[in-house]
Amino acid sequence: MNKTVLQISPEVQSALEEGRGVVALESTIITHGMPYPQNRDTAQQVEQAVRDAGAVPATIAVLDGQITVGLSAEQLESLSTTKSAMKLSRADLAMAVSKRAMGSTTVAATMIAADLAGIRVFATGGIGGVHQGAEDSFDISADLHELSRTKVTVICAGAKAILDLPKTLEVLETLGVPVLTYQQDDLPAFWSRDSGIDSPLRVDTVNDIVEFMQARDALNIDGGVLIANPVPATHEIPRHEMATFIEQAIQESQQAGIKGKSVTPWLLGRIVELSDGKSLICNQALITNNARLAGELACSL
Ligand code: PSU
Ligand code: MN
Repeated sequence: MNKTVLQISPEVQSALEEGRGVVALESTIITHGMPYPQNRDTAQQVEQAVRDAGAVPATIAVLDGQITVGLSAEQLESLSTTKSAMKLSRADLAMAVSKRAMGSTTVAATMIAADLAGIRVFATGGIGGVHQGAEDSFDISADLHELSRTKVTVICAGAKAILDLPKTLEVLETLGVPVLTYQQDDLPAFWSRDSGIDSPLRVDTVNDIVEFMQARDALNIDGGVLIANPVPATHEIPRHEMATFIEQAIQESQQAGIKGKSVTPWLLGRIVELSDGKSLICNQALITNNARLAGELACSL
């Protein structure tokens, strides 16, 4: 690895050297997932939640072609306000590096960077997955393949509920990605605690997760682990309430011809409008909740 491409902040570097807990955080939610200033405020809250749990946050983005692990307050602010950041996944991460561009990392690209830096725990809001209508569009997020090959444990609130959740779960199973739901049997659905689908696996404590990861190490099984952590009950929006917004947003996106990388940001933005801002507040709460659990896990490892 050419070390000049990877820029690890001094705080994250010393935490890694001392074997303290470090949690990777993504940046596409900052540039493409939320409006300003909620994106910046959420990024700060999420970092604070990691610290409150006793770990060190490492928000990851590409700045001037450098994969930057651990952002300063100024770097976070400029990422929050820019309109020109590339949304990076496995396929285009190297283009941002070679062109010395600015880019935010999705779940897939953040996993790659976390792995390069030696970070094993990563918190996000919701992973990408199989889109509704994928049988025609073939739109399946690269997050799923990344989970199957890169050894990082990703804590999310489930796959984003704009997706086809049963198909997403099937692809994860085919790829051999374990899905462990935290403290309940039902798979969470991002803004909602329940999806109506049984989770393949369940864990009840942080120690359960640690032991599962250790067992995978002992078996020499490659790839990531997905932890689904339900949104706190105080902030959830019930599934039936979200269903109308999701359906309307998807219909409008198809009429507007939204395709490719724009689909997820477009839908999330439209759902914030349709829900009168409620989905945004919920999204902030669930990612902060995931950061807390990730912080606890990183400290226990
Ligand atoms: N979680 C959120 N909001 C987001 C994302 C996750 O609460 O915007 C981002 C992640 O970076 C994820 C991406 O990888 O959405 C999925 O994009 P796509 O469906 O285009 O693969
Ligand atoms: Mn896609």
